[in-house]
Amino acid sequence: NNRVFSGIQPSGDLHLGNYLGAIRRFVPLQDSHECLYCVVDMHAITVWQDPDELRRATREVAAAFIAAGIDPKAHIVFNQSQVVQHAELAWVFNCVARIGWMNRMTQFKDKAGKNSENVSLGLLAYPSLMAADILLYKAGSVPVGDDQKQHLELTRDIAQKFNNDYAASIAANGFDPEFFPITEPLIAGPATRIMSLRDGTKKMSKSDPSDASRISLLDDADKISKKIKKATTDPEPLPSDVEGLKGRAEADNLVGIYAALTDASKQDVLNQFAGAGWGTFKPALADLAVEVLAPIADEMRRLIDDPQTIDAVLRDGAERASILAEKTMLEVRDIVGFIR
Ligand code: AQP
Repeated sequence: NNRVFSGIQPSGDLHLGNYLGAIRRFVPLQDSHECLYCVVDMHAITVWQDPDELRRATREVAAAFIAAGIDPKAHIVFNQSQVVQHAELAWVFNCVARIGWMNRMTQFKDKAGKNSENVSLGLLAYPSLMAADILLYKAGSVPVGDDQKQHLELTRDIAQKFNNDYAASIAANGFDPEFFPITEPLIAGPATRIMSLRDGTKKMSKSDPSDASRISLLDDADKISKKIKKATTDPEPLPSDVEGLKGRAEADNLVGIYAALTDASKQDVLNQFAGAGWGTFKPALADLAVEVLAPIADEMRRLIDDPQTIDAVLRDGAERASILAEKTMLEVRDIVGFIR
């Protein structure tokens, strides 16, 4: 199956983790796959969002896709809420998935904390909507960061259970027994999980209260350099091989970022910097990060200044996505037994 789907939530400022773990890796897939890249605004409201801020962040994510090199004419860039079938299929999946599956999700446990009775029902059902996003297009592969692995396994479980629960109806309607594909996650490269610059055991995240913990895609050169130079590290010099990064979370993270920004391996980076101290490595990393991110940020700002054009791109993408989505939903309605 040649179709790729992935989404990013417009739930705050995009950061280097979103870029290296996801967006940067979306770009080369365009040469070999039919790609749908989605701004998942319905996922974002599982935690309350200010409406104006949601609109701003939605345009920022769309701008990041385009600025990073995604071609919205050759592929599809859209926001989730404009294709109503996402919500419709998510409801069917809410009735296929089990509450116990949702309760086991580590992202839910992290975000709900001790207060799990008082978070939105949407936050619990989040993976069911994510399964709908992917399976609506029968996407074969999903490029994501490592933190999404568990959700993708749940997508596979939901596909499998739907295919089983409705096996007779799927056959009676003349469809392939594997009606929904068993999607493959694409989690690879040196930067599948970028960690916070302040704490090598926490992932870099939009919702971390410390701005110094992350590099935002719209940070200027000065801010990027300062944040990297202030990043927490141990006092040891860089090792000569990747084995030497074991047990050194912060060092491993910065080397991984350097590797991902140059499309190299961590070992390639260590071959260049073995024995160097942070006083040498951090400025080199800061220069590299600025060199890669500044042109993207410039293009993002240009696009964000023209919201009408971005909105037109999203509308056009949504129209094309809707055609694919409705095809699947016509089949699903028949399979489930909804009269139409
Ligand atoms: N630190 C990270 N390293 C690598 N990849 C990451 N991703 C997120 N953080 C990292 C990947 O970015 C894509 C979009 O993520 P999302 O918008 O769906 O939200 P998230 O995973 O919940 O990301 P955040 O930024 O950490 O948001 P909050 O703070 O709201 O939870 C996904 O492919 C994700 O893997």
